[in-house]
Amino acid sequence: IVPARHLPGHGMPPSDHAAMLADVREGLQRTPKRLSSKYFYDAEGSALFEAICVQPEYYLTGAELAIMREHSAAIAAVLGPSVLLIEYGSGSGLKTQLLLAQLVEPAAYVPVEISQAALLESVARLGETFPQIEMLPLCADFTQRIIPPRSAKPPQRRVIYFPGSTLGNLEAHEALALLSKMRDEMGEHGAALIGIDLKKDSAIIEAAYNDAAGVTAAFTLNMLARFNRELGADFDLAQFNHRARYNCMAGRIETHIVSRCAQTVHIADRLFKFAADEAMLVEYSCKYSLDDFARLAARAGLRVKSIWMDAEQQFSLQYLVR
Ligand code: AVI
Repeated sequence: IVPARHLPGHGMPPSDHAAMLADVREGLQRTPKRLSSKYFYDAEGSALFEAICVQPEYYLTGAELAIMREHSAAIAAVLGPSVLLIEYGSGSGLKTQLLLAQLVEPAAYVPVEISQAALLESVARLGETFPQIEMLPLCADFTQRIIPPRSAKPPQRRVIYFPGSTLGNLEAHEALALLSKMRDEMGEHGAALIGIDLKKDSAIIEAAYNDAAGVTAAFTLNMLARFNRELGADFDLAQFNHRARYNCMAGRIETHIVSRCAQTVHIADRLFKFAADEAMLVEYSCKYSLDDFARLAARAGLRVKSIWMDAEQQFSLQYLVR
């Protein structure tokens, strides 16, 4: 079991200008250059991500929603009554609603989200739909230790809900550390419910990260636009490309930002040189087989007790216990 201190450096809020500047500089000094995918999600990036979720090629959201539409009653039955539902990330809309609608007298709902605006907005929305459920929003980084607030109704167990295949954006050792942290936080009789994208024909996966409308490309390059806006950098977006390829051996989409020419970029008082075709890693999206994921969970001291999948078996919702 990996201690939580080995989780990646998500400790500072991405809005922290000085920390972001230091982090970006450090990433651009590396060979090969590397930037954290957490910088995708400013207001613009979050809106672009919402747009990705409705692109026809991006099957993940539709498949996970289909699972919730088909199985949320069965899932709620397995979770049992008086659950304290802790969601990593702010209630991501419809999936959370489908689950909350089926839960049997839940003790409370605790969304954990680093962006206060996103957190308050989701709780206001969910609070209207579910006035009978106590909402206990927690503005925090879910990769750090979470201490859930006390609910008015005593919970029978804690269930950590982590939908959307976000675990796939972590490298194996980071995913292991997060699962181990979940194990600690769920308590002895707790559980986790995690959305995991499955391995499949690589053409289907690659298409999902290279949609024809170019929304994913805009999402990727928005990271550079964000650095221009927030750090006063001078990235010329027309001189960079989005590239997402499936690495079969590693079982993951690897997204790079590729420099179209030899060029120099200024960030604050520093210069960074890019060679023509130089690729900068910005995101992994890991895909798992059912066996891969069961093995990873076991290394974190967790057991896969149930799995729900969509009809085409593209996506899975995994129910884990200690
Ligand atoms: C948030 N996460 C699960 C998305 C994914 O599929 O890896 C982010 C994303 N990146 C490009 N398209 C979507």
